[in-house]
Amino acid sequence: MSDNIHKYEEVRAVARELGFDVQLMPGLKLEVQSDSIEEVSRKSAILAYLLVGRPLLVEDAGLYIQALRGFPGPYSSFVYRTIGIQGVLKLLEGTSDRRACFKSVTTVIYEPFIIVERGEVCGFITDSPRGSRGFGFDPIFTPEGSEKTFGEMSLEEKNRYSHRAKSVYSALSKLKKMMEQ
Ligand code: ITT
Ligand code: NA
Repeated sequence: MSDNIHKYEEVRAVARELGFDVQLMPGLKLEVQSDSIEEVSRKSAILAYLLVGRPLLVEDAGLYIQALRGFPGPYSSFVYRTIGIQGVLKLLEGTSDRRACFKSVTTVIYEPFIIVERGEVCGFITDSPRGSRGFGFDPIFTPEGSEKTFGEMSLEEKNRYSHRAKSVYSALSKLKKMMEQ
C-alpha cells in the first residue's frame, strides 16, 4: 500500500491493535482513476495482487464537502496537489455551510478472501488552517465532537475519529474472523 507515510502509519497502528503487521510497498503506486473511491480501492488491490501475489491491503480516501456537492471526493489527491488547502478555503469563502465528510474504502486480499469495507467521519471545514500534524486536508477539518482539527491531533487521537481507522478496523476484524473459521 501507499507511498504516503502518514497514511501508512495510521493504518499500521490500527492493524497492530488487531495483531496484524503491515508493510509499505514502496514504488507500487497504481494509477487507477474512477469517480468512486470504492472502485479505486478494489481495482488497485486486485491489480497490485496480480503483480505481487502476496496478501495486501489498499486504502483509498477522499474529502467530500457538502456545499460543493461532494467535491473534491475521488479527486482529493489532485485537488490537494493543485489548488491545495488555500484553494479549497477560497471555494468556501462566504459559505456558512461548512459540513464535510472524509470517506475511506479499505480492500484486503488474503486468499481466498477479498474484503471491501467503508469508513466515514463527518465534521466541518474550518475558516483557516490549524496544526501541522498529519497530512493533506488535516489542518482544515474538525471531526464532529472535537474542537481540534486533525492537524492538531496526535496519530492516536486522529485514529479515534478517522474514516481510515474505521475502514481498516472493519476490514481487518472481518479478516480475523474469517481466518478463525
Ligand atoms: P495513495 O498514495 O495511497 O494514493 P494519497 O495521498 O492519494 O495516497 P488518499 O487516496 O487516501 O491518499 O487520499 C486522497 C487525498 O485526500 C489525499 O491526498 C489528501 O489530500 C486527502 N485525504 C485523504 N485522507 C485524508 C486524511 O486522513 N487527512 C487529510 N487529508 C486526507
Ligand atoms: Na489514493
